[in-house]
Amino acid sequence: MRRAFLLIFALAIIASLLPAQIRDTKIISLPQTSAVLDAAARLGLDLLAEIDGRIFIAVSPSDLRKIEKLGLFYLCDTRTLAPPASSTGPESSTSPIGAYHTHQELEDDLTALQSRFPELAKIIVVGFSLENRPILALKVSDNPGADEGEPAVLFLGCHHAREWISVEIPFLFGRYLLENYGSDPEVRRLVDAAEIWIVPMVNPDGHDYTVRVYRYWRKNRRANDDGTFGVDLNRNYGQAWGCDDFGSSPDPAADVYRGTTAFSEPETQAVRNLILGRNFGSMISYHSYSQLLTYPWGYTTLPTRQSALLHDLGLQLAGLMTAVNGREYFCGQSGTALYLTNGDTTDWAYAVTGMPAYTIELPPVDYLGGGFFNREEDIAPIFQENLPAMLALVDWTIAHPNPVPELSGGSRPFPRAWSSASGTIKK
Ligand code: 0X9
Ligand code: CA
Ligand code: ZN
Repeated sequence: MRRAFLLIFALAIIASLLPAQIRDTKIISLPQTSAVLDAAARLGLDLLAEIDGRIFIAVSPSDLRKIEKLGLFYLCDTRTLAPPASSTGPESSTSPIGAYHTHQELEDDLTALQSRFPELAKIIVVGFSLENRPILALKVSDNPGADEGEPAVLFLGCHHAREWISVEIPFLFGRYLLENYGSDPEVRRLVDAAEIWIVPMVNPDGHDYTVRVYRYWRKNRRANDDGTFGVDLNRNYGQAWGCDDFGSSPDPAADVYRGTTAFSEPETQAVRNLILGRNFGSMISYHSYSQLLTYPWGYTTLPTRQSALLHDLGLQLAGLMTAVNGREYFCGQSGTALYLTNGDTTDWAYAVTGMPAYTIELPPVDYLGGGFFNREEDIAPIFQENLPAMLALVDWTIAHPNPVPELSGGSRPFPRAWSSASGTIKK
């Protein structure tokens, strides 16, 4: 499969590229000519994205010397690599990253939503990042301040710092529910019957680093013992954590470094505590890129006990998404459809709760079309094509409120009721 191959290829190269000195790694762009593509292939360079006829590449100092030797003319873009802010709108002019949200802008916009819809929206700080940024959840429900024990659905974004589009899709879903509650009876029915939890930015420190320093950063900002930075938050969860060195890396310098223990990071602890404290019936963790919808297991190619259900429901969701713009989302088991990962969010969440837990890799399908760097104009159509599946998953969860955990015992390790001691309600 081409995109799977490309992703594996990209990750392998990134893993070997980033360890050394991230500060020395640059993103450059060159015109997309056959001479440039030939040279890139010969030098084994990591093609990140094609945007408007230019190829973007992450290069080490030695790569750069080779490129200079070939007489190729390149431009540097080590900071944002944001697509040109051609779209209008108030956000674009003031934000350093255009229509995308920085952590501060996310906090401001969530706070504004809470003030506009106090009967339906509550911001809850579910934890703090290493650098002490609040990890913000927006709870959308009737009586959002009360724990009514309704079936809950969780939408997560931005485990990986550079996957900016994954912040916007859950955020826009929250805004959509709130703005349409008054006029759309179907939205009203879903919001009344369920608790919809939205955490658009699980990794605020890494995200901030992509805004200010290096657009292509993936991990959080843990200062590792060997002087390198970052743990891959999507390798730090507790199901089959570190079970092999293929699905995650023990090397702190690697881009898929799993950390010193499962849940060593405050960001994954926050998600763990949130999930263990409520009656979640389904979840989606958004990533980019490659247009996939995948389900556990990721750590093995063996199926879960509920593979048939996960696949059938996943196919329905993927079908709804494809129907909107014709862009195809492939549905399959994580470990077979993409590549093996251990310690990923959805494997753990599924193992302890039994809920359908999906990873959605948003567009584009491969590095052509932008890779991790979606245009601002792409945010709205990508949201539109994800929306029906998000609504359908909430609907499904209301009808199937009591998942059975995959792990033996059948009951959850933590009490179901979520006390305010494990999180603070933001006024
Ligand atoms: O590698 C990851 O963490 C995810 N892909 S990404 O390109 N966004 O980094 C995929 C996680 C889903 N799990 C598996 N495919 N096994
Ligand atoms: Ca409620
Ligand atoms: Zn990701």
